[in-house]
Amino acid sequence: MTLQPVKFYQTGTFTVGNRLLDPDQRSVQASMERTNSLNSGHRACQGCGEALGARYALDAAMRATGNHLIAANATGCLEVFSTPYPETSWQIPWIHSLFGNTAAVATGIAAALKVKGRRDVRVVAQGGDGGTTDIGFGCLSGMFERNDDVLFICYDNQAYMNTGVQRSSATPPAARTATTTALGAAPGNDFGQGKNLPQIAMAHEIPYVATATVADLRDLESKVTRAMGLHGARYIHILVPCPLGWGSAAQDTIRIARLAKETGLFPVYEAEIGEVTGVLKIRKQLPVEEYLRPQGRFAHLFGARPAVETIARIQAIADRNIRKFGLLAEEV
Ligand SMILES: Cc1ncc(C[n+]2csc(CCOP(=O)(O)OP(=O)(O)O)c2C)c(N)n1
Ligand code: SF4
Repeated sequence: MTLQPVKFYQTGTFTVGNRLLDPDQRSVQASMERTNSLNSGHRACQGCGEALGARYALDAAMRATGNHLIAANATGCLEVFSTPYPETSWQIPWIHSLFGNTAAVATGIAAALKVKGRRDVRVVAQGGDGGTTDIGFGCLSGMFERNDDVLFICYDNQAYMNTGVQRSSATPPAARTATTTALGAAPGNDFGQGKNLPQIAMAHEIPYVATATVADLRDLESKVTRAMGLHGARYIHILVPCPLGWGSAAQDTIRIARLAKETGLFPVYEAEIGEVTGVLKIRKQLPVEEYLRPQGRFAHLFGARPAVETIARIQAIADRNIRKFGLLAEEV
């Protein structure tokens, strides 16, 4: 009897594990040998994008380094939900820093490894957007400027979630937080404020900068793998929806992350030494309303009298990103 090989369709795109692909094409998570860096039993909310992003990022970093990795972690949700004393969900060498000094702690670890001649052991620092764009910014800029041999990963959920959803300098315009309430003439966070950390990182002309979302986990894995193949200061900024802070449904985390990318509000790209080297194209541009509507933090923009002008200003931000990064896929 002749055997006919089975041809599988739909093995790529949005599927996560890709066990149907050739072994060398499969994702880290499809491998039984994955580290499970952030293991089960932690106390993140249901649908937490940060927990998902951290697991994928660190498993990929572990594989890329042959499991020779140390992680420093800023105070924030990721640290709090993973290490309620005396327990831990981390299956890797992991150290908790202060809220603002993770980059400095990681730099110190990298320096100590260098003195010991341990070039095989690599270092990752990680934190939320508050620990990265606000209180940790000085240490991080110093780490970039000295080109320290550390990959810094920011899990951007666009506010201080661990302490009750206060605004950070990564909170988007119009978003409601505990400190930017949906009251008054211009409800929610102000327009024209905040920091764009990936662009600031690029301005330091470090070897590698990338953005990613938890909607494209294979893209995330490949960017972490790329970063760990380089030395010097590297930065990855991952958009991680937070159901609690964003007022979104737990099952919508991936969909909302994808909408952030497909509307153009969160451009997904990578850059080397200050120059963009690649972008994830948008298949079909969607209006920002589709991203905003499922999130309670933007509920004040809709209802009986939609805030048409505010929505138009947000649309203009998305359109500008699309132009600036050339995000639209060519029509065929
Ligand atoms: C010096 C200092 N100030 C304030 C705090 C309280 N604090 C702990 S975590 C946190 C917010 C963390 O926000 P972010 O970095 O965005 O991470 P997330 O919890 O959203 O993941 C704050 C304000 C602290 N631990 N140390
Ligand atoms: S508050 Fe947000 S970031 Fe924190 S554990 Fe819950 S979903 Fe995750």
